[in-house]
Amino acid sequence: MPATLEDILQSHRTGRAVVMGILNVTPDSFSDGGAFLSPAPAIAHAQTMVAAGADVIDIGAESTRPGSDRVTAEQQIARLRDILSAVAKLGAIVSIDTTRAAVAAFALQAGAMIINDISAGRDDPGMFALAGESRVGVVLMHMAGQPKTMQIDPHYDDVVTEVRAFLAERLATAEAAGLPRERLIVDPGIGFGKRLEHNVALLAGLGELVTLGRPVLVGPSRKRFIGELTSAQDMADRLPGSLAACLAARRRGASILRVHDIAATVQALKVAGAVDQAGPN
Ligand code: HH2
Repeated sequence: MPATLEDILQSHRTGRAVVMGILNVTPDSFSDGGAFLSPAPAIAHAQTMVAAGADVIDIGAESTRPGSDRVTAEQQIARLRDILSAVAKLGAIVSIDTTRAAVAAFALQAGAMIINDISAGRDDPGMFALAGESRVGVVLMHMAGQPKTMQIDPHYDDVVTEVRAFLAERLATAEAAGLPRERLIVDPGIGFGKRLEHNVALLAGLGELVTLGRPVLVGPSRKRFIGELTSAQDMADRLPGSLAACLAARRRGASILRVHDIAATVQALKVAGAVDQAGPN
């Protein structure tokens, strides 16, 4: 059974692993750009992900890969129009990956129940107000700078402490704007203004983010740091590294995994979960 929104928002307490499948309705996403721009393949791909065990389908209409250009709210809505409501009928929770309140409002009308805002409410002053009026979940992600320039010489003195402090501040700001803490999810933003050593340190230090008391989401799937650690330059070759990153994150307390490869991730989580449950660490 796919998780309900309540299951997802309680996943840090119950220990449930939530799998979020990625659906990029974009021409230029780093791994699957162009593959799902038109409705039929996009809906079919969402169906396949739900059948493989995805609890959530995270739909994005703007690529945020390093160096990407912005996409207006109107363009995002045009890309989503014939896809989102069909995906919302598949039985999984729909999450909208956008930083624009107008796009989120359109998606909520069409059945989305989570707003995945990689700017954590900093891009659009209307985002927290909209989320506060609706009974939705909201992902607050850490990003240093903007996608266009974020990989130009990122620097931290202590990446885990700084990302934790950022997320604590965004949780407080969201709450002050009327969003109950119980509806918030935090994410260290793997690959968003981070070098290899920052990404690895953040995965290793996820326990620090767990102490914020909210579910932790991570999205390592097929990202560049896997290619930097291994010889997997081609995205299609990064599944083993993606699974290893998910299991390492899970062991450290992440409860929501944002991934491209659902069947493989569900299988890996089931096996690792059975072993973890059966014996002491
Ligand atoms: N990563 C990407 C996009 N959205 N949202 C959250 N919460 N966490 C992430 O790590 C995250 C995210 C980038 O990956 P992808 O969607 O595959 O690519 P693109 O941004 O090029 O569409």
